Amino acid sequence: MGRVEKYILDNLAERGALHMVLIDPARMNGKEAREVAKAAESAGTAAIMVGGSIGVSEAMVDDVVTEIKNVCGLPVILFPGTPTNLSRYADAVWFLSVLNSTNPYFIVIGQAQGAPIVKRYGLEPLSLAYLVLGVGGTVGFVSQARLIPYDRPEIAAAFALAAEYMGFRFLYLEGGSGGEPIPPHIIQVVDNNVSLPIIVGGGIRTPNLAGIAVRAGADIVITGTIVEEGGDILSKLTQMVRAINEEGRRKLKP
Ligand code: 1GP
Repeated sequence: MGRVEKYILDNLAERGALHMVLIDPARMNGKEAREVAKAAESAGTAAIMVGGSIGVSEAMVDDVVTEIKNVCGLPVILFPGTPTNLSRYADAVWFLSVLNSTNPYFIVIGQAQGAPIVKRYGLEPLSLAYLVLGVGGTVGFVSQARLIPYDRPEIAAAFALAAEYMGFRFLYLEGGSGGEPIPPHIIQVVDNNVSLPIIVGGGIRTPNLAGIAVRAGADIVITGTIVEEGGDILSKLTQMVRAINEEGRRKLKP
């Protein structure tokens, strides 16, 4: 098992649930990302993810990752929309397959294009099954996902189980950035069916929504938009992490 995967799993075992910040280089430059990363580390965020669906070049990812690395000791995990979003300066990459895409490019072809780059850059690949649900947002549109409807939790559970049987190590339930959060009953049904760590993101704007996701079964909660909106990022992230830790501790109780 790689260093970052071990770090995530050890932290999960200790804290019950984790928070990660997502920085989209199309929306934030290196200097802005640096401030977010500093705040995230002080707030108790577990890792920084960097990536986006549209308008992200390798140079932009390099800029953001190097600025973060200058000030922050947390692992930086790439979250690539395409193989051109890889940076040699990151620690790891969510090596993701959009399992409910209708286009093989997003299931395995892009991954084949990127795999030799991951190897050359020495990035730790974190095998991730990625499912896009509900409205799906930009990522659902770009990756041509056949969106899983919220009134069909059994479809989400079936895809999640298939992901587990196929050997993926993590599962991401994506509701689409800036949209509405995935309803808890979906997370619950998925959690009842698989033992993979479940990552949930999209539309989680408040500590309360983060707590609801963890209570339903999320192991890792991702927030992107709230840090893009500025304001008192340290305070926003501190409250977010507190809510996630609180629910996480409850999960650890026998
Ligand atoms: C997008 O799930 C993430 O992939 C984050 O969504 O920007 O809505 O926090 P938000």
